[in-house]
Amino acid sequence: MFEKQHLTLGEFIIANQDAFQYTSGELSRLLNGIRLAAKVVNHEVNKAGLVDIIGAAGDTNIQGENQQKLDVLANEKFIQTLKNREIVCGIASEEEDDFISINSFDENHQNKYIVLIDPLDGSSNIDVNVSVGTIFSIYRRVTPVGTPVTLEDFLQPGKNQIAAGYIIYGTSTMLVYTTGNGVNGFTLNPALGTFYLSHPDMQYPETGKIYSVNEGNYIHFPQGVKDYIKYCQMEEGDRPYTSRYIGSLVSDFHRNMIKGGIYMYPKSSVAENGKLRLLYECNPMAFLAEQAGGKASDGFGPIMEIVPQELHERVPFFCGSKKMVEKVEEFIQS
Ligand code: P6P
Repeated sequence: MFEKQHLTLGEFIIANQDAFQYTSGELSRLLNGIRLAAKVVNHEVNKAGLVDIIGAAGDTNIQGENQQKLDVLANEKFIQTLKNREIVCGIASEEEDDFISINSFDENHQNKYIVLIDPLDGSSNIDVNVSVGTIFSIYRRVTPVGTPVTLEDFLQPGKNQIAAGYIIYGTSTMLVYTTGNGVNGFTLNPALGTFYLSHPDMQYPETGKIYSVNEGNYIHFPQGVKDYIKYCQMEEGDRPYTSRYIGSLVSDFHRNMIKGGIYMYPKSSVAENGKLRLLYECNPMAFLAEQAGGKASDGFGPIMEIVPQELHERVPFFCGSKKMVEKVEEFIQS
């Protein structure tokens, strides 16, 4: 058996594909596709300051947000890589108004997986050299194999996910993912272009002392959220907690999973369902959180139980150490 600390991502996927409840080879090829795209995007993100690739591409996406050129590039790279692997029958992306159907009219392609991605989350941080990330979520299609995918394939509750993960382009580049058997983190050795298992079996500490929220929106929050933030700031027991908010979900989530903490993007009087998207931000992070012993809620119930109504729908999001999420739910529901 390989020494754990020297296991590469490729070796890990092969060693664990039997534990995966669905067919083996296809998911491995799918994860390898994501691995390749991650390396390409990492290369571009790391040189962003050096070439005339940063700055808005001039367009705006369905969210009405300025598209940074790297958003566009990351989106194209992940879609192209996944298409070329001929395993995926459909892709949805934050940067695409509608889902993309792949090889659906060719009955020779018995592709059964669909992928939903946020190709470059936190992209407004690119120009100021702050970490950004890619988030992905994988399902089996629910409509007959060999027919064109439909919206129904994409509007599945998060509990149906078969895999999910993120790449964080930070001080080092990491790929963190789950296939339902725990969460494992791999760090890229840029000299070799190889991901090594650096964080086996990642676990959210049951509680923590870090809360992550944009306090600039405080006056717009529901009263229960305001009360919880004040609770975090009170001098009592293990409190006051520390406030840490990077403005990049992947980075805040990753730090909180290692150190313990809670990330919150509540609804508010200016954003009635919050800002984060259910399908390609909240569900994959919720799958990871729960697989790591944490919790993810919309304030009233599990994120992964929500049945989506549309591709780009937003939900309030509270995610992290189990006891901290349960505490904010208490405040919201009281
Ligand atoms: P705000 C980035 O746009 C993002 O989707 C998350 O990565 C991040 O946590 C959040 O939005 C930041 O939003 O409104 O606090 O700037």
